[in-house]
This record gives sequence, structure tokens and C-alpha cells, in this order.
Amino acid sequence: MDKCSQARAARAPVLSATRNLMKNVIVFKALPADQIERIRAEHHVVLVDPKIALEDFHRALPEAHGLIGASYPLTAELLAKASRLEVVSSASVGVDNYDLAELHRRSILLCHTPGVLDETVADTVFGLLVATSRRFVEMSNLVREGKWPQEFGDDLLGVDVHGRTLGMIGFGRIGQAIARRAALGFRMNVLYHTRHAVDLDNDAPELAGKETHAVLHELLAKSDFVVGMLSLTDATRGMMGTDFFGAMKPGAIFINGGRGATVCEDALLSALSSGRLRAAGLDVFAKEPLGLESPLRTHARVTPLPHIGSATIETRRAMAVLATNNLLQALSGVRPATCYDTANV
Ligand code: 8YV
Repeated sequence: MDKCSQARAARAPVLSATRNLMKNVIVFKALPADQIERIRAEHHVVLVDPKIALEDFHRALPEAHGLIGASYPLTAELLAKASRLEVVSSASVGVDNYDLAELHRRSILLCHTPGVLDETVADTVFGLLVATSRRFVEMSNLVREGKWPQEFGDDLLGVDVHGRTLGMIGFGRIGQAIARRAALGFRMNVLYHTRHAVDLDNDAPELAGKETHAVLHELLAKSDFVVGMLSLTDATRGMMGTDFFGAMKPGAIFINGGRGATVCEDALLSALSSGRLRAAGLDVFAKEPLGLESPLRTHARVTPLPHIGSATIETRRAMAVLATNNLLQALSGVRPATCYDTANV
């Protein structure tokens, strides 16, 4: 055997061993090309967006060991088709698209991307709060439509944000990042409602003494702005309804940057149409994309956004890289640090 053949023979078992470790991955929402290449270097990759090619997605599921993507519900019915599945790596922090009980039952790892999007989502939500209060979109449209008013009547005025009271419903990492902007940047008085008070001295010392834990009715009665930052669970679905909006301070503004289905949208519409609430800024909706038939789309008191909380170049990339790291670690048998505890339904 010549030297080259000897070297080839020596390498052969290693190569075939590596080949045997190759698994099948479905990328079900676009990822940056370099992240797809990272997965391809180790595994077989099928790129298929179920929103565009559902049949192809169904066809690929039985062979899949890993799924990576976001914004598509993976129901128990779909998961049942993926009998070899080891990991779902979501490029999102929210996990409401996944059947957690089924993933738990089958010991399929679910990874997500907490941490890397907190500041970006907080920028969006606080920006939406200011835009809604100062009527940026409406005023910008006047200029675009050639309707810059000769006289700027009181009917076109907004309301101040700085120095007022903000009530946070949901006070996790993103909620705290919003509260930092409010308390430290806009000198707002911040109330937050959670089941247990947060240990700010240890968890967010810069906020210690600046944020007050409040019971819900007190928060709603005192806040000029109420921001919903709840994840969607059985306990939070429809939590913000008629009683909730009815308990808000008359003329207050409601912002939602968590999940749309935590709000009862009919109740919100009634509170807006009756004038009880001054306005709402919404980045999330019960059904997305928001249907053309939804009155929230064109309501004069609503500033709607198309779920852009984390949508910056930098943050979407960071989410894609973390989701790819998670997928590759999980497929190599290592439990990623940002696995979601699926027992926690
Ligand atoms: C994105 C989100 O819409 O992370 C989440 O849970 O809601 C947003 O960051 C989603 O991840 C789409 O990629």
C-alpha cells in the first residue's frame, strides 16, 4: 500500500464514525447563511418553511433529529410525526408556540434565547410608549399626507411621559430593562406587579429603591401607563380583560410588548372606544399577522406594530447564533445552558 492509501485507510474509520454521528436537521425559519453552514458542517440540513411548504415540512419530520426556527406552532400532532426528534431550538425567548407537555413527555430538549434580546425589546416597548403618548405615527402621517396643520389645536396634543407613573405587568429581565429606562432615563415612578416581590438589591441594584411592588388593583389605579410584558401560559391567557381595563386610571395608556393573547382584545377595544383609555400601543396581537378585519388595525387610538420587539440586525443575529449553538450542543449530547424547563407548564 502506498503512503497515500495508508493515510486514507487510517482516516477511514474516523470518517465513517463522524458520518454516523451526522443527524438530520430541519431549519424551519430563515437563519443567516453562516449559521446554516455551521450546522451543515456537522449534520444533514433541510431548509423548509412550513408557512410556505407545509407538505415538504411534514415529509421531512419523520427523519428529523433537530428542529431550529421560530414563529411556527409545533403542536403535539406535528411532533408525533417526528419520532426521532431530540431537540427543538427556538430562535425566540417565548416558548408558547410549542407543546411543552408533549416535549416533556418525550424528553425532547427545548432550547430558547433568553438574555440576548432584553435591551432591544425594552427599546422597542419604551419607544412605543413614547410614540403612543406623543402620537408620533399620527403626526408623521399628517406631514406625509401634506396636512401639516396651520393651527396646532389642543385636539392634536399628546401627553407627557417623563415624571409620570408606570405600572409593569410582568417584571422579568425585559420588564426590568423597560423599568430602567423609565426610572433612570425618564424619572418615572415605577410600580410592578408580580406574585412575589423581586429582590432588587441583588438582582437589579440600580433599580433598588426606585421600583415598588404593588398589588394589581393599586397598580392599575395609580398608573398613567400600564405595560404588559407577560409570557403566554394557561394562567396568563386573556388575563387583561374587562375588569383589568376598567380598573385602570381614566385616560391612562396601555402598551403590550409581551404576547397578544394575554389581552382580551374585545375588552381593550371597548375601553378605547368608550374613552376610558386614552390610547394603546401594541406590538403583539392574539392573531399574527393581524387580520385585515381586526378593528385594532385602524382604530384611531391604537398605534400598532408588526411584532418587532427583537427585530434589529444585531439582536436577530445574536438570537440566531445562540439558537445554532444550542442546536449543535444538544445534538452532540451536551445540555445547552438556555434550555427551557418543559416541566414548568
Ligand atoms: C420574535 C419574540 O418575534 O423572542 C420572542 O419570543 O417574540 C420575538 O423576539 C420571535 O422570536 C421571532 O423570531
